[in-house]
Amino acid sequence: MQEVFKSQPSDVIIASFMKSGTTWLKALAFAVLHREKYNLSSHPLLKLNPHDCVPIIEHHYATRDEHYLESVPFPRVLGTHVSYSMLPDSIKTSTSKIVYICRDPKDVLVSLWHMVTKFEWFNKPFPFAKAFELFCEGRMPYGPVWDHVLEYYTKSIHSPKKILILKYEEMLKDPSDGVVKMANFIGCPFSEDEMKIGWVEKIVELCSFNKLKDLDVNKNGSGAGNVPNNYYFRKAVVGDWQNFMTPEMANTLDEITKEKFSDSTFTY
Ligand code: PAP
Repeated sequence: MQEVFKSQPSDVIIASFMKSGTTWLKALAFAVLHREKYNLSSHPLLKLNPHDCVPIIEHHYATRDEHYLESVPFPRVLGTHVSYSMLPDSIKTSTSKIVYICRDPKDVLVSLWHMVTKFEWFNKPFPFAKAFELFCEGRMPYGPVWDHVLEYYTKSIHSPKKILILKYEEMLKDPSDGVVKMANFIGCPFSEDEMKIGWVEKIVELCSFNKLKDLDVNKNGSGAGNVPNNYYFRKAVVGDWQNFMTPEMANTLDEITKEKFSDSTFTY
């Protein structure tokens, strides 16, 4: 992927650490970018999981069907969990845009632990305390969450036209604001007329947790790697960590986060 993936200038790359709001951002970006193409009542997002509308680049290299990425309609919206430093140069140097979403590491861990323990192949006991220990040590797919966020964040400071950073918590508080920001950033701002007819709110509604999680495709379907689509939809709230972590655990994680971000203007 690093060596051969060819990013197109019009690509929009949805980047994130796992369980940070990727599914939601993919749906929103796809709906925003292709809003002139699709009718809301027969929208692809009503029939397909967001990960099937916005393919994960590395997954298609892992399964050796990377040519699929060339068949995605332009302008392409593509997803990745790969860290900034490991991205293909063609993404870094092309005029394509990167929209990155991040989330409180405590909620990332809780969400990740729930997903991982659902897999049938993961048939050994995996207590939350063990997951916590590994997470704190940065031992997980795609590496430590803090480095992941910091790389994209630091790059966004130097190249604000290349990378937009969104926070899951802020998106939940005001999704319309996030959608408008993203549309401006990826070069397809909403016109006054579109604002007047409520396009932003319609997209927010189409991609909302309650709407997507109840669709047949997301209740009963499965997608890339045979992952059941319902694994991507759990609670979608801020602060669920409080139900799984002791105050000591939360304090430990917060301290690591504070220390990791101490040389940066990024905060959580
Ligand atoms: P991924 O890395 O496997 O793609 P990702 O989509 O990044 O997962 O994160 C899943 C989280 O987003 C879940 O959080 P939770 O476990 O704390 O509940 C999921 O519920 C939440 N989520 C999925 N879709 C939406 C949505 N439309 N709006 C808000 N949150 C969502």
